[in-house]
Amino acid sequence: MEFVTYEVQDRVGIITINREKALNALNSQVLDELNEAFDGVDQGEIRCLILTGAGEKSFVAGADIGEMSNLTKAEGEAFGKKGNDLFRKIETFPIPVIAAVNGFALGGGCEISMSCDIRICSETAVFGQPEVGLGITPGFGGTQRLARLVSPGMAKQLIYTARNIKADEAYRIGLVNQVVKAEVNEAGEVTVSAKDALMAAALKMAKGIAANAPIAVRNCKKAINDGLQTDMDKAIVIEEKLFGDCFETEDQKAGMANFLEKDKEKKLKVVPFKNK
Ligand code: DAK
Repeated sequence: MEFVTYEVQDRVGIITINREKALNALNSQVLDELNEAFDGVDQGEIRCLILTGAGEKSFVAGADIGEMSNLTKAEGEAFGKKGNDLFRKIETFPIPVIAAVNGFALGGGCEISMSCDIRICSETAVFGQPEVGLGITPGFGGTQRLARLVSPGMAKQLIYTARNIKADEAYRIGLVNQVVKAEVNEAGEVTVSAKDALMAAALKMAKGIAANAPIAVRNCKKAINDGLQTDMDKAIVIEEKLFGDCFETEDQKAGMANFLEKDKEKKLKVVPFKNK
């Protein structure tokens, strides 16, 4: 693949959008390659994914404006569908996906981060939905996911004004879970760049998730996602079924047996969990 790389560290898969010259903007080829990368993830082996952008400056600076500028209505629809299908694939991917946002996350960049389960960002990150300034609406789910993630009023304000926000404001409104700073020594010199610190924090979080029972983690993702689409009476039934589904798994048996044996050391040895 030309614009997407994939590497594995322990049981964590790292997907990197690598089109740095265009600030990792999403053209059709990047969307196709991302789709291929997600399809290629070994879901038996990998417990958590990280999605990030190459370089220090940008996560994803949006959909590719050059490619979009001359689209016909039909081509615009096809491009929109390609993006929406991919973003939905990420959102419903059985394994948790952490967006490690290393700079600009504008338009489609903010939207792809919102299709991930968790967003953590560097202190240099900038989020925004600038589409109305370009004469379009957010088209990769921005109107829907931003309103659900923050609040309808805040989402409307950000989308109608097309105002970009920095990492601290994104954290304050609940768009990101964590902001990671560069490490600086006493002389004020940067010893660990914001990007490296971000990736270290993302990996730490991902490995923490990967150390837990994979069936339980996947079922939690499904319960939260599916439950949010429906009313509480139905949502509770969704949870019940996914809770029940964990029983008779080796993870559940080993996890509970270790607790009952009150053996702290052994309790830690539940990992690696085995599938059913
Ligand atoms: N597309 C294409 N190229 C881009 C780009 C983008 N979104 N963003 C940056 N680049 C390119 C620049 O053209 C430049 O290329 P060269 O001139 O070097 O060849 C290179 O990246 C470096 O950018 P700058 O020179 O502009 O760098 P600066 O540091 O000065 O500025 C910036 C950084 C991020 C503030 C600026 O590049 C910028 O404003 N970029 C555009 C951000 C933006 O408006 N993004 C939202 C795009 S709209 C749809 C579904 C979804 C969408 C559309 C349709 N359908 C359902 C059909 C999504 C829409 C969007 O995402």
